[in-house]
Amino acid sequence: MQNEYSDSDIQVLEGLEAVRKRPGMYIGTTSSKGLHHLVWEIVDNAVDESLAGYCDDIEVVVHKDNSVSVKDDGRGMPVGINQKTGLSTIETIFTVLHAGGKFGGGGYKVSGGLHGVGASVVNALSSWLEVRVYREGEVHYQRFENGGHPVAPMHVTDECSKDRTGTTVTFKADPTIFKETTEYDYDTLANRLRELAFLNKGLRIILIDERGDGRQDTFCYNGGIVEYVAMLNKNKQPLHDEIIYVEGEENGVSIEVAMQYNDSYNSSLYSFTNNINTYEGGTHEDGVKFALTKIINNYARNNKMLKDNDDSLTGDDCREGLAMIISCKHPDPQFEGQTKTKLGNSEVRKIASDIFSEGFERFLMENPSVARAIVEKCMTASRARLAAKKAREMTRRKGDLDVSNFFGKLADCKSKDAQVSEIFLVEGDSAGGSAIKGRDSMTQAILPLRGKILNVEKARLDRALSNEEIRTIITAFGTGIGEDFNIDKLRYNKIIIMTDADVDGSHIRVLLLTLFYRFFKPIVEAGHVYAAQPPLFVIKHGKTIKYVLNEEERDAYLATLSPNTKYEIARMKGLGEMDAEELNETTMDINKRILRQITVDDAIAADEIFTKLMGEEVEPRREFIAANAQFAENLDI
Ligand code: TTJ
Repeated sequence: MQNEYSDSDIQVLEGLEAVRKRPGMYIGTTSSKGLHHLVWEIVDNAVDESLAGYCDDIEVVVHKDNSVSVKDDGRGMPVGINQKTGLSTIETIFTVLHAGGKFGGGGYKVSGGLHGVGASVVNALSSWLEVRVYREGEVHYQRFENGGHPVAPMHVTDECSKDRTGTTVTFKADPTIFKETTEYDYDTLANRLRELAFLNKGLRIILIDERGDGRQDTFCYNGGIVEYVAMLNKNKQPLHDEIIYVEGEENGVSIEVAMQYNDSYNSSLYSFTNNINTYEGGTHEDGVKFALTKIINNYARNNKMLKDNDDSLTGDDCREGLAMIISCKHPDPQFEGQTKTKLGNSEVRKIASDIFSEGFERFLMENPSVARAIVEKCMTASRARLAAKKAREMTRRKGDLDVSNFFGKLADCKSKDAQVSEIFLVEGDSAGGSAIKGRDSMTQAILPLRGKILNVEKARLDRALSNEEIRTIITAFGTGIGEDFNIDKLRYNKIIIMTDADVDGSHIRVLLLTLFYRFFKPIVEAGHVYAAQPPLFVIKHGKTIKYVLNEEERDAYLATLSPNTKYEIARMKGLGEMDAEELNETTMDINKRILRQITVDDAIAADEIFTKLMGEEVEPRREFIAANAQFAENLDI
């Protein structure tokens, strides 16, 4: 027994050491994202207990030292000995790689594509970790240190009330692994915990921050994903009052769908499997989309809204202005795709389609006025799509969408290799002129923007296509738009927005980002979009010229100068006032410039921000800007 224990002990420590050697293999990255991943990993265990039906409350506490406690009121982890390892079940789960999944069994486990690497991985990457299990009047306790080494075997440390049950895990991420940061971001935690509460109706999740201002939130939604859709549409005008909700189960696969149309032109459709956001979609999403299109067309034909000769409505027509959440719970999900966020189980397509068809069709039958409003909205979308197609064909015929025809506006680069080519979208003719002179004409194309950019948050594709600046941008990109869009035809690897560091500049930047996010989303998602960062100040002393981006950098630089340096400092007024050389030096030269990549980690948050910033409702925009003085920064989530 003693021997066995030490044998397995050695194996165990080798396993944990492997995690510490290659943390990226287990949690993707050791950046801030990986740090938060530790919390998701532990929280998922508590959510599993809730999915099994034994836990109503989960509490997440961020302590002053950035250690985190996750507490549930479930049955409490088993406190017996594991036959295979000869260790307590708790020590096994926290020290043996991949042990977690083998316990419990059955039911819907959260563990899937992104999470589910196991509690032992969190332990391996922690300076210390403590487990407390409350069961039958006793507190079972074990502590681990230095990447998962047990300080002592699990033992009973205390008594507790007979009816208290549950599990509490507290851990401190190891700063030698998470070198970038070990500080948690409250909003990141809150957003995901809110999402988990939406996806598991009735589950109450409390987030407590003991640092700083001591923020705290309680997330609990008895309406589940219906309340999620209400949130998506909060700042939009709904087309109908009631949020449509369909649920069903077949062969152990459960499908829930909540939806409501709004008067916007975008669709906000998000799907999940076992609480994991399936960004890449999959069979559950395909099934529901297919059924939505089919049922709407059937209804339109049966009620003579579509005539016999009319073309059917397309999927895009049926999803215009649709906010929808699809949540699938599957006992054995197969995650595929580049980021393992695409549900692959083929049987789910029909299950999702059947369940949604039946519920949605019944809703339309029972609510004829809502049904008519929905079909009319889809038919308007269809007409707009045909108009946009005509507009595209017209411009194509005129040669407008042919690059060789607009050298007047676009100063293209000589290289035809998209990999090395970049395009600067420059605010104003004068900065445009300097940029053309200051560029590397081999790889850098310049497109000066003269007119106002249309706010596409309030416009459909057909109207956007009648906007001169937008047509120019589409032509330059080469990808086409709408049904013709093809990212493989993108003519530049980097699309760089170059606007002034003032209010007008950020306005233009936000308009461009809205255009890209709404009409060229894959370009944003693939990380092709950047914002140039022109400096705000220039400091001259002796022969030295130093450009700095903001006040902090200015003060930091001045502090490095010896006290008797006689220096000059000037605020750079705008891109337009820099000559070609300055512009090259400060904002364009590949070796010196600072670019900020525009990334969209969280499409749901981005959607909300664009709606608030650019939508019809004035009050949320005012509130948002007041709460985020540097509002444009917040787009770069
Ligand atoms: C397994 O089946 C028997 C009864 O207990 C089940 C179980 O493991 N429940 C459980 C685990 N509840 N909570 C957890 C848990 C909670 C946290 C915060 C962390 C971990 C690793 C597990």
